[in-house]
Amino acid sequence: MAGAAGAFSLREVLAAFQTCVSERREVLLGPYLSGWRGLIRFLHSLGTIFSFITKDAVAKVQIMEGYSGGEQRERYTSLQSMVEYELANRLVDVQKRGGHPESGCRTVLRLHRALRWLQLFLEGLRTAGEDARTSTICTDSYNASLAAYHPWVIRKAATVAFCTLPSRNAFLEVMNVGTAEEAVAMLGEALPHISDVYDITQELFAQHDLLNLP
Ligand code: 1PX
Repeated sequence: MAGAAGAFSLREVLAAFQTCVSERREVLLGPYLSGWRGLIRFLHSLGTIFSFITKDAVAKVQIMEGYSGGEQRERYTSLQSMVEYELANRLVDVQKRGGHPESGCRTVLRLHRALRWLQLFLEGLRTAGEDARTSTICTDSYNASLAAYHPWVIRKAATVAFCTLPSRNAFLEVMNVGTAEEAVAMLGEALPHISDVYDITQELFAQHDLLNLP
C-alpha cells in the first residue's frame, strides 16, 4: 500500500526503477509504483513539515494502485498500454477537468514531473561539494522543474520545508547504503535508470500531446 512504514533504502528504489523498463522499452507500472512507494517512505522520515507533499504523492500513487489492481488491470500493466486504453476509450480530460478528473494519464503526468525534480536533485547531490547545502540543491532543482506547475502558495510552503533539510552528508547517510561516498557511487548507478524512465515517459506523453493535461 502507498506510504507504508519501513526504513528507506536507496538500493530498493534503484532496483525498482531499474526493472521498470521492459525489453520492448515500455515503462511497467508495477515497478514504477514500487519506486514511488520507496520514495514516499523516505519523505515520511523527513517529518511533518513535508506531510503536505507526502499526502499528495500518496494520493496519486493510490489512484494508480486502484487502476493496476482494478477490473481493467491488464490495460494498466505499462504506461504505454494505459495511454492507449484511456485515449481509445475517452477516459482522459484534455481541455479541463470534468468527467475523468483522476485519469491515469493526468495522475502519472504529475508523478512524471516530480521525477524530473528527483533527477535534478539526485544529480545535484551527487556532484555537489561536501559542504554544499541540501536545501539549496533541492530549491534549485525544484525551481528548474516542478515549480512551474505549482501556484505561489505551494511554492512558498515547499521552499520553507526545504530549509529544514539536513546537511548533504547527513542526507546521504539516511539513504542507508553506507558511507556518503558509497551513497554517491550508488547515485551514479541509479540516475541513468531514472533518466531512462523519465525520457521514455516524456516521449510517450509528447507523442500523444498529453504534457499539459489539466
Ligand atoms: C534519495 C532522496 C529521495 C528523495 C525522495 C523525495 C521524493 C519526493 C517526491 C515528491 C512527490 C511530489 C509529487 C507532487 C505532484 C504534484 O506536483 N502535485 C501537485 C499538483 O497536483 P494536482 O492533482 O493538484 O494537479 C499538487 O498541487 C502538489 C501538492 C504538494 C506539493 C508538492 C511539492 C513538491 C516538492 C517536491 C520536492 C520534495 C522534497 C523532498 C526533499 C528531499
